[in-house]
Amino acid sequence: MSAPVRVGIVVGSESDVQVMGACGEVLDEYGIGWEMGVMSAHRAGDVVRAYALAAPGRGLRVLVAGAGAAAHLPGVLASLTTLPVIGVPLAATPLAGFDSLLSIVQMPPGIPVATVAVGSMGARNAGHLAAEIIGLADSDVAARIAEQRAKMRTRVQLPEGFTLE
Ligand code: RP5
Repeated sequence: MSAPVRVGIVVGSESDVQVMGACGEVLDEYGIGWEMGVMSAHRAGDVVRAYALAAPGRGLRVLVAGAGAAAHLPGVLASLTTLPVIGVPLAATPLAGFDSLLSIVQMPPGIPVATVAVGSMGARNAGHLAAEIIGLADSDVAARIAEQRAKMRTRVQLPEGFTLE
């Protein structure tokens, strides 16, 4: 049986789908169900609104929005729901994602968007952060996060002659 969909990944354009797939890969590693939709906040604002309003009732717990250029999609979603929204700035213009980063991170107080790094690194961290939010109420996910962290720690290589107390 597949896991219930808990994370809605939303992108502004088909051109964003590939990089945001990295978020889905991380969620797969944690066994968290997710879905992805393409819905531009400027070309189809009505669709974004309908999706955001329906999200809690559909069982979604976190929204992840990847967008380039003016990158208003995460902020618009956040304005329409109290689900946590994670914004991933994407490089889609000659400004290489710096435009999207500033746009997403500078949400005025009261309507937060948790902003991660530009591009695929941010897409992956959005997956990890969404898992941590879901892990607050799901002990299986929390245990998988702990395992993942322990695995990362094994990559430490101590210099010869140095031991941990
Ligand atoms: C944003 O503008 C999208 O998120 C995308 O990154 C960028 C360019 O989209 P297209 O106009 O090329 O579809 O809305």
